[in-house]
Amino acid sequence: MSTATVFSSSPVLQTMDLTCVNTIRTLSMDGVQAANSGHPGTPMALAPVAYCLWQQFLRFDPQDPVWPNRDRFVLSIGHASMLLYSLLHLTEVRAVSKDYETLGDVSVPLDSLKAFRQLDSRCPGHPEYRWTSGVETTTGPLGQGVATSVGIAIGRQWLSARYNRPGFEDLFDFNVYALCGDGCMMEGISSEAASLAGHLRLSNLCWIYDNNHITIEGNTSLAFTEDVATRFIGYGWNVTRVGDANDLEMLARAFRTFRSTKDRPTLIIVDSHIGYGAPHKQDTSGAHGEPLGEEEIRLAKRNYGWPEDKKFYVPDGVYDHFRQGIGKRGKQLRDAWFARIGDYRKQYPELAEELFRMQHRQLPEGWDRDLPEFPADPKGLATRESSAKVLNAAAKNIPWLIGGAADLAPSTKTRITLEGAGDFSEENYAGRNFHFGIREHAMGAILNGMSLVKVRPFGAGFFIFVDYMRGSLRLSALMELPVIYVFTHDSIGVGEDGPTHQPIEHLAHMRAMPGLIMIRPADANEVREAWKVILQLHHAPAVLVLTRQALPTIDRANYAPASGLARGAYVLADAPGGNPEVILIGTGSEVSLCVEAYEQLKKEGVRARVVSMPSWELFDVQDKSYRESVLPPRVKARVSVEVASDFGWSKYTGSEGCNICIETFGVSAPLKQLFKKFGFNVENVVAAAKSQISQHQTKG
Ligand SMILES: Cc1ncc(C[n+]2csc(CCOP(=O)(O)OP(=O)(O)O)c2C)c(N)n1
Ligand SMILES: [Mg+2]
Repeated sequence: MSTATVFSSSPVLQTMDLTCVNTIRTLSMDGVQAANSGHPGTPMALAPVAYCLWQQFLRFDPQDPVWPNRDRFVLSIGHASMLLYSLLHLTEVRAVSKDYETLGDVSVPLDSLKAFRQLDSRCPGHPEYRWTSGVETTTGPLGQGVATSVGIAIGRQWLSARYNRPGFEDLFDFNVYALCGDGCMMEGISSEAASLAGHLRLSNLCWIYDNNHITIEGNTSLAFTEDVATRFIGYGWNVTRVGDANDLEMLARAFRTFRSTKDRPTLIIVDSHIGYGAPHKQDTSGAHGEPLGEEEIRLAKRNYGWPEDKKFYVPDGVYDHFRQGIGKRGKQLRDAWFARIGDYRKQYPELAEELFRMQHRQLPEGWDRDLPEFPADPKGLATRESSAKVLNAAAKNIPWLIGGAADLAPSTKTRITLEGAGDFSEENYAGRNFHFGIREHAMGAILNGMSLVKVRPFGAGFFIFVDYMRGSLRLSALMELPVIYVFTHDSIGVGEDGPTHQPIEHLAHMRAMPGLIMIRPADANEVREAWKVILQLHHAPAVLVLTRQALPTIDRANYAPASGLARGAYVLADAPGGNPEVILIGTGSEVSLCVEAYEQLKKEGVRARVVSMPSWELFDVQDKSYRESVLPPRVKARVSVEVASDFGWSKYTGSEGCNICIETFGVSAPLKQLFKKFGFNVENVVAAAKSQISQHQTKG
């Protein structure tokens, strides 16, 4: 069958529908060609799918793309970004400012499409949340989008359960659609997320799988022959098929099936032809990731009955057609929703106030009033334990602080134990404790999705398993989402579990990631201060790194207050007159060790300073004079003490400083033996301090 036959045999694409679909196709082809890079084939194939969904079903107001009860559309195949940009352009979605005030300009003007993938264009290579209004989440790493969509759907269920009230049963009733491909289906994260979505019976979730049998290397028969439908039926999803991506009626029927399915998520498997209409490239991987070429574009346009030489051509009536479809429907729904919000506020003023604050990423009045102070205690407690107390005190006053762990809550101590907090489950979507199962990678993406609906999510696990979720954590940072990651069992301090469970290079990993705030508190009071900082973040994810083992609660009458944590590093103990010969810098569990060494040095008449440095990121943004007051440039004798890789520490200790660190994997043994084996004891720190002093004196 020739391409032209395939094309003209599609009976259901007619007149204006067909014109709109072909406009999406040709804009996408032209954008990729102009950029001389990108992915034209999938937008060409899926234009009818996206058109049908947006024009007929999506409850989305292009005039107000941040209306809280809008349906969400996630393009999990981020490489097909031109599909989304074309839609955003044709539906005239408005640009929104960072503080969510709608602006007058359109989000994606035609000039942006023409500047696809160019510097500063609103149409970057892959869709970027916060950069292009109407993009609901950043996608590109395959599988992330679908997994994030599960988080959005979960967030919606939680909002509905808490805020929908008699007379307002539909305050939150939006649906979440995610468009995915073979790549998303192959990535493990989609399995994790789909499994949980099925378990939770998220009936507001619809994935549309572009079953085109093509990936970069060629046909999917190279590496992917599983029966996706059976797999999803196994997960407890409703699975339906559309045999021809051009069949708008079948597509519409599938979307209606989704909407009427009230007890589980829906997967729509759509058979499509990548590069649809391109005579030499259709159904080949050649249509996936490179421009079609001028001649192929001409021929494809001929197949579409399109003016062959026109570029970025939007025929008369197309904008208007979208205005009459999605535009009109979306605006009506949006206006009706806001019209009722006033009544809601009257009837449920407290809930309305919560919603307002949450949606603006503000905290409730008095959110920190119950945060505990911890008395000095040489025996102390593990920072995971103090964190449990602080978390619960905060959760008491921040109702939308919700989260859970990847099956480790008894160890991470992240359970919200407040009365009535409950467990999030199919029977109780208002529960505040989440069970993500042993699915770290999906947990990260789900937290991102939850954060995108503006609840304040936290997720917990052993620090070592951050390795399993780096992809989604990185997207938290890239999207500037204030997701909270609580990682416990932060070092060889886990003891007997051995090297598989002992983080070494992980602190360095986290520090290397832009946009992430990591805090490794030294004691219970630093934990309180850490949570204070974290909860006030608006646009950055935080990683809180906590111990399994007990740490002394530092006597703040003798040493500086823990409030210094907010500046990332502070002088905890100082030499007389603030004139040290040597600086000991510690983080987390090593700070008390530094304090012990300091006391020992003091007895011996050595002038030392202890700097507690829970967060490099917070410290690095302090002004120079503060940074130099903590780490005076003239004091070159410096020792860092951290039970981890020394990677990066020379930034603070200088290349001549000493880094007490671990350069190998850990080993399985009781904790005390391990700290001794790896040299984390007072004698070693004292010796290093003295050696630094003499080394730098000699030099001086
Ligand atoms: C996690 C991840 N791995 C690899 C890639 C590189 N990549 C981009 S598209 C693609 C092939 C995707 O195939 P499919 O999802 O079937 O999309 P189609 O070619 O059908 O549009 C790959 C491997 C990626 N973006 N993300
Ligand atoms: Mg494919």
